[in-house]
Amino acid sequence: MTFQSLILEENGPILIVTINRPEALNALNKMVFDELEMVFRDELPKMQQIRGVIITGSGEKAFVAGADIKEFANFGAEQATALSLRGQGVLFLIENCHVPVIAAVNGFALGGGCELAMACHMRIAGAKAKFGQPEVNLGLTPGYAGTQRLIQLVGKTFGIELLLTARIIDAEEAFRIGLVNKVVEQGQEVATAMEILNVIAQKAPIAIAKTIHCINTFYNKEKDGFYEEAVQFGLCTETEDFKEGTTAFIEKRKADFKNK
Ligand code: DAK
Repeated sequence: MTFQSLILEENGPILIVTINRPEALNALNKMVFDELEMVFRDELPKMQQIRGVIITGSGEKAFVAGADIKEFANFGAEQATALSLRGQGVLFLIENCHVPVIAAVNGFALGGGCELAMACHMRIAGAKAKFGQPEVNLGLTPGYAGTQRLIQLVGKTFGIELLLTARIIDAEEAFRIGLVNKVVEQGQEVATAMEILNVIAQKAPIAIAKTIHCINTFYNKEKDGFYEEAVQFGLCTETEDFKEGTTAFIEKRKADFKNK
């Protein structure tokens, strides 16, 4: 399948998704959302060989410099609410992906770009990366769950400051407040994300998917995460990979998981 605003590349068990609108600093327009939806909703579930995904931005300057300001400038309330819910839905697909998704943040991650990075399971920042939620500069609240995920990730103390001041922070500060997992030499973001995903790719895939599901349940106000964890733990014991993992331990050898 070919895409117009994304470049997809497989590197062993890892899928690299590059948002490719460098002329607009990879701003998120309708096409980017449509294509991200196709990847995470339709394509990935069919790609049984893939054990992890990296999302990054094309060019030297930006991961994603926000939602496409030129596209939403004339929107009314009804249209904007619908677009917000639609964008949030695509980011939920990423957050609930059965394999881990890492944002390799190679430059500006502003507004919708920061929101996209926050929907990923981890964030690796290049030394020149910049983060922020500048929506209030445009007379807007964040629309793709920035008010929710920034608070989840960095807590209300730092989250409220960034959301109300629109201050742009550098990679080191993002690391200090817990917004990113690691800061690496500029240009090493994808390679570092790849290293992490290749470690995870050695683990039991069903257990990985269930762990992501249980973690996300923590934030689901309608579910009891503790109970959900117990249920998923029980289901793991019925997998072939559980038998393989425990047998391999006893036989002092490396487990060979089959995703079954
Ligand atoms: N949208 C569209 N085009 C963008 C863009 C964006 N967010 N960011 C940059 N570009 C374009 C620029 O217009 C320019 O295009 P040309 O003028 O050359 O045609 C090109 O990318 C290069 O940008 P600059 O020339 O500005 O590059 P600089 O290095 O000088 O500056 C910058 C880099 C990142 C500081 C600057 O580009 C900038 O401030 N960009 C905008 C950052 C920003 O405010 N982003 C939006 C955050 S708010 C919604 C849901 C969600 C949202 C909105 C609505 N609804 C449901 C309706 C979310 C909103 C946001 O994301």
